[in-house]
Amino acid sequence: MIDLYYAPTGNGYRACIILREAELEFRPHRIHFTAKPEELFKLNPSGTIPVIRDSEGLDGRPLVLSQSGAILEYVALKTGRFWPADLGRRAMALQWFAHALSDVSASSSAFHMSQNDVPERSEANTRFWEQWLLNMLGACDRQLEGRDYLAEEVSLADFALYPAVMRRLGVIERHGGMVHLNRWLERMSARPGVAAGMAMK
Ligand SMILES: N[C@@H](CCC(=O)N[C@@H](CS)C(=O)NCC(=O)O)C(=O)O
Repeated sequence: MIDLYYAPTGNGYRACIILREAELEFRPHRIHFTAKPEELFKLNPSGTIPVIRDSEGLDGRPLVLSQSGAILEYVALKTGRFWPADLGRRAMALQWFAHALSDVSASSSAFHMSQNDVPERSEANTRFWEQWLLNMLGACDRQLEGRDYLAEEVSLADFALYPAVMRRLGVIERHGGMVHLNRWLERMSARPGVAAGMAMK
């Protein structure tokens, strides 16, 4: 049995979505950041979500894992799904998985923090990060031209990107939208596993 510690945030949704998509049975534990249980710090010293505890792991031994990207890879390994068999597509999935986590999500966080969390706010810095984020999303938009998914078939790259894009729909719309990314969003949103993962509150 898998225990999932989550909250409805971009990183949290990645874990919710992949577990629903893979149709794995799991027990959800909703974490409230203002009242984190001691148990969370025992599982993940940084006290961040998502975290999973799988009583069986990959080799029958219990396993605890944090980092939304690692959880996506773990579920793909465990189930043999969302990880293209074709090696060219697999390499492409890895590239876009890395792009989603280290470029899109990182610039999305920087944009959000420059607006809400930094000690000294600056409109110029916020616009800088917004433009950086748009450039990273623009790369995804171009990749999706003529493709249903980032690596042709649905993969962990799409599940890594989706929650980050959903949180920045306003930015995309303010800048005139991105046709191929929007088409992909509709396709992803129509997947029952994605919808079920995003419905976790
Ligand atoms: N790189 C980590 C980031 C984890 C993270 O920062 N999670 C946030 C929610 S999106 C969190 O738990 N924040 C609570 C806190 O920092 O107190 C991942 O991808 O899982």
